[in-house]
Amino acid sequence: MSSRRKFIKKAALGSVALSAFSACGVQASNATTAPKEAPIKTAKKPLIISTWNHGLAANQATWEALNAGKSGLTAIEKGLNISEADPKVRSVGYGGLPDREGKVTLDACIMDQNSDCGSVSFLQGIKHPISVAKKVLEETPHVMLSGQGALNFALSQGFKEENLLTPESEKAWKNWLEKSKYQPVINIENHDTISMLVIDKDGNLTGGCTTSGAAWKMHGRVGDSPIIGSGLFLDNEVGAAAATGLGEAVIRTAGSAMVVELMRQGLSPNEACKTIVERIYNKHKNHKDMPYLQVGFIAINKQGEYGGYSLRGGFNFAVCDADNGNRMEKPDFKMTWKDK
Ligand code: SD4
Repeated sequence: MSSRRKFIKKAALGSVALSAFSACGVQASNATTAPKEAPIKTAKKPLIISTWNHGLAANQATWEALNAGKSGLTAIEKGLNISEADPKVRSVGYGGLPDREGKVTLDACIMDQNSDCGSVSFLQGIKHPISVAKKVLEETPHVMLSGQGALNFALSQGFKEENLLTPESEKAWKNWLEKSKYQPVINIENHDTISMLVIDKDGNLTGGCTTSGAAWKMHGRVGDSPIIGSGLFLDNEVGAAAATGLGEAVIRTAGSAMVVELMRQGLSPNEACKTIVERIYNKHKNHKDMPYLQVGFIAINKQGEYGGYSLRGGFNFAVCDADNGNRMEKPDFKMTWKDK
């Protein structure tokens, strides 16, 4: 049987009846390692998946918003606002690690079932870039606003300008300045962007992504996270995908758009994420000199199947659905951080 036909068969078997919308409490925070051939996982809709541990709190807020009848866009905004406001999350919003000039610069984007999207990049002084990205979608004829223009737009929409550099992040920056060496620590300094994908009870997809980007980046650097097709992409007929990790590597391969296209061709979310990670690995012949090269993808297809895959171990994502609650899952990966 062709893989596409197998896919269609699995999809038919996997489709689930909609059921009562119950609470999505945190059930387990201990991630387990996926077996080598990760099985296709299907969850009852609605389903939310978000990158990294702080995805749990974000998922919870998104779940509550969906439960209260909010749209996918508003539910994603509510969830991502939690990570943006949390100073302990050092790769997103308030408290995010700054660039090499000590400036916190933020990237975010959001996309809905109609392929409407909004994005901001290189935004400074606004705690909730995902909310500004949503306003770009709703209030402008454009998709992306950047830098001072994005800030001016945010202020015109009533957002408040504030200092986002917390004493802890300022201290970390000053420590970094002593050596000023650009060698991101894998899975720590550089890889805590929150990307969230939602499939609602009617099977409609929404996605969002928000980050302070790579710590100690050059001033003005923009990563994959605000770029529709790189850090995030969805096609409501097929599925949704999002990325975390080294943005330059994701941009080079149009990562999230490719994951969605592979799902269109019949690959499962796991297989599609894995294929793109392999491609990124193969495109970076110098990966031995890049011990910080890490990328991770998450994906959902229209049937509610979900999955992820990363280049190196250490990546995890939070999954929330009515049957199994809100929990962490660890996807399969290509290599450990020690592998060359
Ligand atoms: C970037 N992809 O700016 C982002 C970084 C990231 O967790 O994922 N951080 O390259």
